[in-house]
Amino acid sequence: VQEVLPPSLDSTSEPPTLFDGTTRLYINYQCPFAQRVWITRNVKGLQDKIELVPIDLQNRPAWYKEKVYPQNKVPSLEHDNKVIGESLDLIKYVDSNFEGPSLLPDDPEKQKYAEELIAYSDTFLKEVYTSFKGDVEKQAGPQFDYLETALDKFDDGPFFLGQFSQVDIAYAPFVERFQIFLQEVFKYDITSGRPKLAKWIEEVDKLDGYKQTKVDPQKVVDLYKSRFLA
Ligand code: GSH
Repeated sequence: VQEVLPPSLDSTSEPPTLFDGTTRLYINYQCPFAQRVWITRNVKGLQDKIELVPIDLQNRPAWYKEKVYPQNKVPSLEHDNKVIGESLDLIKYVDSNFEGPSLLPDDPEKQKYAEELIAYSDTFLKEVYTSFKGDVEKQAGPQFDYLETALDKFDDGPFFLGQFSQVDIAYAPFVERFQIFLQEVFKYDITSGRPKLAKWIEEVDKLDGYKQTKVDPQKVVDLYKSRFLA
């Protein structure tokens, strides 16, 4: 069954009853960082354990910064009488502190590679965002080549570490947006000449826990145009 997604809370909304024992994941439906943690929650089957609280970032409720998360960003997670943030930390936190399938393989070599790939994701997204104002082929191209090479490393499944893991989650929201925007605006197909990346996107797309988190393509195009090309 498809989860019914709650409406976004804006400046007119009341805050939830904080620290009442409910675990809450504060997100925004368009935010790729929040999407990472949302996917983690879904693929671990935690829909009943972690409540989604979507925030309207354009018309933000004052209580979010004042009472929930002083950094005033999404995602954040309210759990065990504390609120923590930072999407990469939260992927790990949710994976290790909640039930559901582990999102890291047991193999230490793969775990080590996972750390390297997850750490690289910041560089990856910064380089691609920067390319929108420069030479896409020259600047973003090598970033997608990096993914293609990484996907070839173990060659025992469509995902970075064979099985679906934290690494796929770190990259999926950004690859989703970059594919849309680069195709639409620059006519640049990120999968062309990159069969592993093409297959990876196809396989990630099949996951129910991911499907529902996908962003409206038109919103990506509009947002990125106004942010990077205006
Ligand atoms: N490094 C943070 C993470 O990985 O969680 C970035 C989170 C972030 O930048 N979120 C954006 C946000 O909340 C939305 S996509 N922006 C609001 C603001 O900066 O005021």
